[in-house]
Amino acid sequence: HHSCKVLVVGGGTGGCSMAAKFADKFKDQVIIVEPNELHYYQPMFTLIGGGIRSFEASKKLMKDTLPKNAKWFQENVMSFEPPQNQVTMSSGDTVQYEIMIIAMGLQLHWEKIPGLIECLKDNMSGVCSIYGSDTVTNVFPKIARTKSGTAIFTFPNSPVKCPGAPQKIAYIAEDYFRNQKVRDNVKVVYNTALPVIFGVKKYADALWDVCKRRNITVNVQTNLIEIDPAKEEAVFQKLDGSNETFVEKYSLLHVCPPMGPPDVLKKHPSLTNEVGFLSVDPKTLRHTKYSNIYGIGDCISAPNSKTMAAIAAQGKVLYKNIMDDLAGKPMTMAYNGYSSCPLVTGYRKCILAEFDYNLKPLETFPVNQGREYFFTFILKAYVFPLLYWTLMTRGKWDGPEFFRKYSSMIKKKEI
Ligand code: FAD
Ligand code: UQ1
Repeated sequence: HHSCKVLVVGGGTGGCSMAAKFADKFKDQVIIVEPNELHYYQPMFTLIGGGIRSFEASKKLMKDTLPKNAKWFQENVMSFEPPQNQVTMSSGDTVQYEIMIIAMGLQLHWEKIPGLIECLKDNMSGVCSIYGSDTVTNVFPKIARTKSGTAIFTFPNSPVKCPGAPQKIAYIAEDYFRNQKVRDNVKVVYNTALPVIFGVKKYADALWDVCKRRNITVNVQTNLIEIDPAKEEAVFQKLDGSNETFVEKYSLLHVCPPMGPPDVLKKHPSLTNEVGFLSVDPKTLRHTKYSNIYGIGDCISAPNSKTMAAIAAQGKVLYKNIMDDLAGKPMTMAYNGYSSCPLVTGYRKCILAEFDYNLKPLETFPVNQGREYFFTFILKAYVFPLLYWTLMTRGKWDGPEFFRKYSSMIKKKEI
């Protein structure tokens, strides 16, 4: 039976970066519970799908990623006992904490689409997904051998991480078909369960333009519900109130699976909101019921877009608020909902969306980020990964707020 000052549940992006911050402050008083052997830089999965970066570049051993001056248990948290300030791990051992930070991410629900799991395992099928560490390497080979028919890309009827990724891979594939001179023979379709192409109007307008210019068919309120592998057909349901279903034949089908909060969290209604996300105050990120529990990242109830960029901004707020609270001071920092999505639109370009809780653009660079640029593609493909492995996993990247303030000064001077 173990005890610590700060317990971090989950060693992904949020957990690793918070553990690193606190392990610097409270040496050897931080415990991380995380079952995985490997740590993935998931934003690279989109580029692996496009054949732009290698799978190797997206992963490192967990033991080399988590902070050295913290204790790591390679286990699952099986249950939470918040009144006792305690969790129980898969080994049966318990961990007691003064402060607990929950960073368990999202659970992927491949099983919710009948036919999906068997198709993904079949190298000969045209079905693929950048969302799984065990499925991502199949994506580029499947795109590359598509020479005709219909390439369909889907977005599910659930919250997802990086809501831009399901359409980024469509843009990359479309660009690939063009470069290979097969574009005239391949119809490209993006079917999304959402009523919009993107939640922020400025970037949605830009993306609609991209789709019109490049003849990509976009169907909103269109949800993938089943795959028939034998017939190579996908079944979609309209979410416009009609509930009509229709069948579309595919030669390539890229699926973003439905996602939801981890089952373990859902088993503890006192910790979650009605749909199972960790219930936190959207500004302070403190739990709404237990004052020594906090949350970060994809598993929390805050209504921001679920990205790594959001976690960078959340981390700064969370660290300051917890330190203030430990010092007996009121918490002063508030998370504004900042999130960012580098919408890669081809092999050399990207629209860098950045916005807050109000879905208002909150841009870093002194240019109109609603446009496609090569420099933002370079950031996404080469700079952010470096930033992640060298700074963020070590608790030293709090997002681009500093640069944003600087460039808004430049913008003002121009006026
Ligand atoms: P994760 O990093 O998923 O970590 C959760 C951890 O919790 C896991 O390691 C898991 O093993 C652990 N865990 C789960 N259950 C338990 C348990 N019971 N006990 C202990 N540990 C447990 N973000 C961007 O900012 N920009 C992008 O361009 C971008 N592109 C993306 C593209 C793709 C294809 C994907 C999949 C994601 C992308 N993201 C992007 C999103 C980003 O990767 C996630 O938002 C981020 O990694 C979430 O971090 P997290 O700590 O909340 O969850
Ligand atoms: C970011 O900070 C971040 O975390 C490392 C990402 O994850 C990959 C991002 O995609 C983005 C866009 C940011 C925001 C950073 C800048 C410089 C706009």
